[in-house]
Amino acid sequence: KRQIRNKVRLLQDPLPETAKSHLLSKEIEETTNEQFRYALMGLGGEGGWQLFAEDGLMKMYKRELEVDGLVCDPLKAVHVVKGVTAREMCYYFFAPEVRYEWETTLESMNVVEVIEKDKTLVFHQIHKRVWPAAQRDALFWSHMEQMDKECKASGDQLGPPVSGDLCSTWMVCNKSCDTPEIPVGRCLRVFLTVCLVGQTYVVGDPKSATRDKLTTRITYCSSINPGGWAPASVLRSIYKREYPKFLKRFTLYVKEQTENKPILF
Ligand code: 16C
Repeated sequence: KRQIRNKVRLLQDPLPETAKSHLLSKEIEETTNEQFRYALMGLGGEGGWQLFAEDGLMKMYKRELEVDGLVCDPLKAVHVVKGVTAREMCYYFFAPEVRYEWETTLESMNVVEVIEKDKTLVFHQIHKRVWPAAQRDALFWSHMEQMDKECKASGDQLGPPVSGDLCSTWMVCNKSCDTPEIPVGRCLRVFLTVCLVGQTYVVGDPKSATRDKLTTRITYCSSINPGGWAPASVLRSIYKREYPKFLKRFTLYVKEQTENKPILF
């Protein structure tokens, strides 16, 4: 009965906005700040990051990690994209309306709760099955925020130098949650912590800038526990193929979508 009620609510009647008093708000704030610091941490030193994919200015690093025999390798990727802002990058990464246009691993996606409109949503996604593993689903909150205050304090820049002055920083943080209660059905549920940080640099006065004066540095971090058995070789070969495909496709998509639109700082 409860499952049916959940389904009915999901389809007809998203929950009202409850951001301030929401049970998850403390976790959302803390995780977002923690992921922001983690994203901007260097790749050298004792982190043990190994480069596994590179294409132009895009570089992807992994750290090998197994938990209970399951591959959970964390990933950190950096990229530099010209002509778009951090806010635009984050908008397209966050917005449910456009997700099917760039996210190729999806079978279905639903917003199951609106914690704060245009800022914090809970998603339920079913991903395409990869043979011979069971199909995966994910239930996670997704939060978009401007991070300028904290950004001024962190001097450690990843990736190649870019021209201009740092003008604005935005991020999206996604993290698994267990409410609202959504049945897993035939899937195994993955546990994910993902973030996308964008830092926009502008040459000259931002007020009169044109797109050729903008560069955005992107840092994408992901840590996914597959939630149940899947062969290590399959997992590693999937992510080695899927992460570069995602970041190239997504950044190109945002460039194409924004090139003839007014700049959104
Ligand atoms: O961050 C990305 N997308 C966000 C919005 O969708 C969100 C999603 C996280 C991805 C969760 C992955 C769930 C398992 C995917 C199963 C793989 C399907 C491949 C199908 C190919 C035809 O934060 C961009 C995500 C980029 C894609 C990453 C793929 C990572 C694979 C990691 C292995 C997980 C276990 C798979 C078990 C077979």
